[in-house]
Amino acid sequence: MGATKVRTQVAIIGAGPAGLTLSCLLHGAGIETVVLENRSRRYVEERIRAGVLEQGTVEVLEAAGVGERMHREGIVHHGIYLQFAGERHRIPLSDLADGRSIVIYGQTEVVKDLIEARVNAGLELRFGVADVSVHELETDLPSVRFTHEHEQFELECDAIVGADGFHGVCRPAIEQHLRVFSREYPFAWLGILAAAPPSSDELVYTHHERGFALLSLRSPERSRLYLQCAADERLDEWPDTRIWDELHRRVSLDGWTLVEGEVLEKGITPMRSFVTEPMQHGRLFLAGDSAHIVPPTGAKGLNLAISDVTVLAEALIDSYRSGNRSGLAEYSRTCLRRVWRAEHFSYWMTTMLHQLGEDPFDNQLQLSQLRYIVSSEAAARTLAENYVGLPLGHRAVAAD
Ligand code: RFL
Ligand code: PHB
Repeated sequence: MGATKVRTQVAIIGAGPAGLTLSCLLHGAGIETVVLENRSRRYVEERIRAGVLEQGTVEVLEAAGVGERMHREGIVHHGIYLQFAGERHRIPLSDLADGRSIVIYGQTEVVKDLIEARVNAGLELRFGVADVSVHELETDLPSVRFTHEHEQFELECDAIVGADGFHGVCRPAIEQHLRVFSREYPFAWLGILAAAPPSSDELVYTHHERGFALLSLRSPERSRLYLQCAADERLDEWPDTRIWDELHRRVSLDGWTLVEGEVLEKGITPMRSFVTEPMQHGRLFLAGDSAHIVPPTGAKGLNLAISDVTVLAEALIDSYRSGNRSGLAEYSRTCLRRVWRAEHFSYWMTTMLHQLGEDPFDNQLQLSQLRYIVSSEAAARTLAENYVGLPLGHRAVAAD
């Protein structure tokens, strides 16, 4: 039996932060979208990932109409700590970066808010689709084929957005047109969510001879903690007692205690840097993790996904309203400026804070850089303005 033909304006593959935010922004401008997700709603809503929102991301989510709970439950932070050589130093982000701040609000919560908004508006969002493939990308009528609840569909549209993450199908479909830049790191992060109040009022990034550690949080009752581990580490080698012991060893300070609690979730995240150029081919546009990956040390992945779709939404809206396609033609170039800045920052934070290997020379360079950041306002400001996120206006300036 043939596929059922359906039609929309913009087909969005992937219901992560990139795809969902784009669908929301386009809906606000009266543009019709269909969002296709291969996982279940529950899986997507429970996948624990990022926690740090840049101010620019917060503003985009507000503009998309999903800011209400984020403002109520998100926690505004004005600084972070860097810990090394047995001392903890505060970097006053807001003082150094024109008053800008970050908001602690889990990616899971952002995704729940976006899904709820879409479902409440009665807009099309299909979970559990299979066999997704993209076609006719070099024509004016591209299409997406997929199966949903045992029925085959062909979705015709004006443009397809590949917001299907690093392991999706969109990037591979155009890989012969792409150039890839990548770097793997010989370590990973072991992350836990614990039923424990945060031990520190602000995030603590720790450089330690036993490896990097990070104290983060999700709410006044939930801590999110990370440890550097080997790239090939197995989770069953890390019973909860070993995780807490290791955290204590890396982060403890005289007169300060790490609060323990029940471990609610744990996982290992590989570390990788990856960029594909360009981020578009014909009528297919890649956004978020499908186009680029950063190691999580700079807290940039989710924020980059949101800035990509902000650029893409503006370009699509412009092309529908005025027929002007120059924003779409420039999409990749506009995004890549910001992407490479975040790539560099994430690489820099990662290589400054993790144990890189046996060479003591690396360790001395790291300590020297850390001492410089906490003693020079210029160096601290460089960290601060990248961490809180360069304003979106930076795109226009940098693109000149
Ligand atoms: P996502 O979130 O991976 O969403 C892609 C969606 O596409 C679906 N999909 C498909 N759908 C249909 N058909 C197919 N064939 C499909 N193949 C895949 C997937 O199921 C999924 O739902 O990508 P998106 O939207 O680009 O968002 C990117 C962010 O998720 C990611 O960059 C961040 O989580 C990275 N990240 C962090 N970013 C930050 O900005 N700040 C942080 O503090 C931060 N911490 C982190 C992080 C990522 C981590 N992990 C686990 C990778 C901490 C960790 C531990
Ligand atoms: C998190 O809370 O999950 C988190 C915070 C900061 C990072 C990475 C992850 O750099």
